[in-house]
Amino acid sequence: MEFPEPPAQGEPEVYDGDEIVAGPASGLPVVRLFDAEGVPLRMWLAYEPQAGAITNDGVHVAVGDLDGDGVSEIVTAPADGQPFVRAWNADGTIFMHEDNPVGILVDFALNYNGGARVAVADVDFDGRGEILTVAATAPGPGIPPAIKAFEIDGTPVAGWTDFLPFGPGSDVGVVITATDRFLKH
Ligand SMILES: [Ca+2]
Ligand SMILES: [Ca+2]
Ligand SMILES: [Ca+2]
Repeated sequence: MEFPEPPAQGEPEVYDGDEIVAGPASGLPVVRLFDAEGVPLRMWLAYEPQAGAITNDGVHVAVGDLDGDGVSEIVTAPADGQPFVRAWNADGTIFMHEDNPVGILVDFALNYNGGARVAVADVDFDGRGEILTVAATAPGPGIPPAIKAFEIDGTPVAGWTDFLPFGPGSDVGVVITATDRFLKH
């Protein structure tokens, strides 16, 4: 399968129509972007496959508008390994916030190394999407998985309370998705 080269940094590109983002559940953490007919548009490596002792195996993806400009960004988390969340423009360049690349190392549990799932929704109704994340595998013995919400600068969302979707007795990984369009405000 042939993928076009990503454009040079500083040449953001907006595609017409709907796009689909895919990441593999294991293996090289490559993000693939397709148009609605399955034609490949872009692909890029979201994480170094192996950085020292850290294995970034597979990649989970989510889509949403992080800065409220009407254009979606792509959020990634390793499917396994250190839960380091990143954000990307649709052209595969890293999404910047105030000249800093978005990068959030989520503290699910001490030395947690089991990957994360991500979603994007405007949970505080400020017109910009927040990053929701949860542990992809059991956070630790007796540690239930909590859904956490972050602003793109990595700070917890004001007013957000981490919650346990499967209660305090659960210690499994969780899959999430999100929208802020179920209800009209
Ligand atoms: Ca945006
Ligand atoms: Ca928001
Ligand atoms: Ca916000």
